[in-house]
Amino acid sequence: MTGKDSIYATEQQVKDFSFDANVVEVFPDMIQRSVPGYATIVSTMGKLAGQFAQSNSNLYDLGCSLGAVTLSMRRNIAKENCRIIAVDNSQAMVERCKMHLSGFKSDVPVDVQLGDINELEISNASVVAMNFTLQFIPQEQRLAVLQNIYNGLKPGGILLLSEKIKGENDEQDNLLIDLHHDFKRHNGYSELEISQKRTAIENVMRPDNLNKHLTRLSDIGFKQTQVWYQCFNFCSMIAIK
Ligand code: GEK
Repeated sequence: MTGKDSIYATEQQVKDFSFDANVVEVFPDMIQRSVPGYATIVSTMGKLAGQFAQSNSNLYDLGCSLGAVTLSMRRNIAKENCRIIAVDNSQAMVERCKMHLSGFKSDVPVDVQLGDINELEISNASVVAMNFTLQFIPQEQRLAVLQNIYNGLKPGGILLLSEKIKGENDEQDNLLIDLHHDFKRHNGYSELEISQKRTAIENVMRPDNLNKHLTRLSDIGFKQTQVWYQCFNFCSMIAIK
């Protein structure tokens, strides 16, 4: 059982955010109440994965956390001989993810791995999903991570990339941040929680703007990139090789 996120409810010396055992305990509640449209994004990524999965190929869920996208993809795969590789570099997440997945039955094998996306070999991939993970990779390493994904994708393969984004200028950015904070208030987070979480996350998660994402994907060689979802500063893209 997982509980309600109250990690920043009391005043504290705020440390940099990490995906530790305390976060794992409340993660489903935290992400639902913090990311607008999370459930829609996860279920649509599953549908897109089902549409683009190729027989005899690998599907990757990078930064899998508790395996929400893995489960959604697995429900939608109808092609033969597919395998899902779910990777996260948090030991606590990987342990809980394995436990969680073992509660669901499927013919599609899933390999949950503890590992760093920066060092991962990606091969024979028809689908690579990164649902709010690239934003945690240092900005100077993102191009190499995406290039590695592109190289491991089969022709016609896709990258499903969801990210928190920055506005194109300060005015736009402040507007999106205000709207997001309103969303969190509406979901029961207090001013203290919102402000302490912001402090905790600002050194570990640095969003790029949408233009940067789209240009980088096209420079890498993706034939077609499209935003299929955006609400405030949260967006989800599909890039086709
Ligand atoms: C979901 N996709 O529920 N290598 C591997 N994993 C990493 C790395 C890295 N270098 N950096 C961060 N992570 C999930 C949500 S959460 C997003 C993804 C959020 C992992 C990290 O441990 C965490 O589990 C995940 O990426 C990001 O659909 O909490 O905002």
